[in-house]
Amino acid sequence: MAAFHEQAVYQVYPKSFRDSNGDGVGDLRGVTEKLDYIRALGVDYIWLTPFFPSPQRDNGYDVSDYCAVDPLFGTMADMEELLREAKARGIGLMLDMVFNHTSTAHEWFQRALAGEKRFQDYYFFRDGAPDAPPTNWQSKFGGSAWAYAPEVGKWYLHLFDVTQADLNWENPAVREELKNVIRFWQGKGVRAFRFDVVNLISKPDVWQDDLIGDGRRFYTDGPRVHEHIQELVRDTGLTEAVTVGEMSSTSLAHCVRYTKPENKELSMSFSFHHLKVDYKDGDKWQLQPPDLGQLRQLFEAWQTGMAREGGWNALFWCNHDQPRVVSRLGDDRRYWKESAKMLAMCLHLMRGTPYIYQGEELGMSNAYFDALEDYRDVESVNYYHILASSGLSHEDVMARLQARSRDNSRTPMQWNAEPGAGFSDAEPWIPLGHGRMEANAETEAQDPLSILSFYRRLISLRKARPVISEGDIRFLYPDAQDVIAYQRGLGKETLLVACNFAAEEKTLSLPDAFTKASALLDSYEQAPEIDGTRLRLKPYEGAALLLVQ
Ligand code: TEU
Repeated sequence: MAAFHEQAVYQVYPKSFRDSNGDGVGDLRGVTEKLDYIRALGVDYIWLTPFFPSPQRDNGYDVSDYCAVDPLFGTMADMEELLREAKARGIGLMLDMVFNHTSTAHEWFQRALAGEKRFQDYYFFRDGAPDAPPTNWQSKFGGSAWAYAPEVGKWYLHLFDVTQADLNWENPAVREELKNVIRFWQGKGVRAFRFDVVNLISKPDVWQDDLIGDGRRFYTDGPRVHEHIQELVRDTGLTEAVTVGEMSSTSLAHCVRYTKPENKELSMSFSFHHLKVDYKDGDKWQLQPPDLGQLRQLFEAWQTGMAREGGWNALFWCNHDQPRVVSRLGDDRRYWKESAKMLAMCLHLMRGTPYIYQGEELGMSNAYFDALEDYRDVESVNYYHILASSGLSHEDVMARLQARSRDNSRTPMQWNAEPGAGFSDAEPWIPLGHGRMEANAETEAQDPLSILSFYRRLISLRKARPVISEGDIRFLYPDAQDVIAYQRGLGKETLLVACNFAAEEKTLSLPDAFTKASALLDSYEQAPEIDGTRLRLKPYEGAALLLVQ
């Protein structure tokens, strides 16, 4: 079985991780400084989000040179040192390839604007009057997905920010350029890659208005996406690498195809359906309490579906685009530790490769910013204006940002309880979160009962117990409210995991055999309460029982 089945990945957002040179911005040497901390977690890879030269409109997801280091983050020598030092600790780096689009500051785009036809074909430039975009598609960050470039009298496509122009993958020259980027980093010793929104790279041949949506149905999992990924993987020898694709608004059927080993595409995929259960009508900016029944159904469909078809999930609650899970699905006040641990075990004991986003392992909470000036994210600021101009009050819009802004996860990593949290000696580029300061690495590293220690245990358990990495999965108690429970099985071992997502007690009746099971892990750090065949779960309790027959 593939090694990544028992491995775990730690995501570092360098801008907010550790500032080594006192300019208020985290950097590569800051990551190197903290490698021992990461090693102590027991992870195998660090997914490093973009550090390439960039105007930073979208914090580095607007790349202007794929084969260099932005001076904001350091030098190529710093990158090589990080690679070397990580390797010495048995950790690989997973680099983030933002291949759906480049920054408009990239040389290719600049030469396109200067009129070079060859580079115009690297993007989607379309003729049209300055007041008539080619289609009515919407950008994911708000507004039209087309921008008019007066320099050439044409429109160009940007599914994200206006400074993130979509690349034309139908042009073989573009595909060759991108293969060379992979080869460049392979030459530096990189063996793992994440591909940003890679299921959006194949655009349709015909450009048409979307009369029922924002255009995504025309380019999501687009017509030649599998072909393009297969070619990239084949021509760069990525079949030997660990790869993960970020799939936006994808389907289970496509993720099976992306990740089935015989298709020779990717090792695993991120999908987001489980992180939309608190979107009212599917709209990120409309709040509703999480629909836990739907969450359970989604996990069941994706877990059992991928297992049945031979695909592989990347498991995650948090990343640099998502609010903090303990604030979102847990209770970051009264049941802070219990709920953070329950959420961790619910995810880590499933089938797939777990990803931990910096600070998640400490139980860091949302930012709770109360001033618009504190927000940095281009999407948040755009949507503040879109929502406010639609007639919502300032307070209402601020409440939505507090719940949904991507900046919730981008506040500085909390290394200690000092005023700057040990992130930087200078004023940080984004304010510290207003959540609890006990969520810090120094305090938690000392405490065997901390959230951090719990994550360490989960990561090592996956390596120690094949039932976690390779076992089959079946969901239990479909009718229990606010409970997600499942059973993993391999050979003689059966693992039962039951998680209470509510602030009240829940009682489940155990399968008979489980009265003889032993407690493996519990978010209350004590044996769960079992009375005959009744398992009583306390508020936000997660319990794992192991049965060996
Ligand atoms: O994210 C893609 C993506 O789908 C999200 O940005 C999502 O659209 C957003 O959270 C809106 O709710 C990737 C990166 O992870 C993100 O940081 C980049 O901004 C984006 O691609 C563009 O490169």
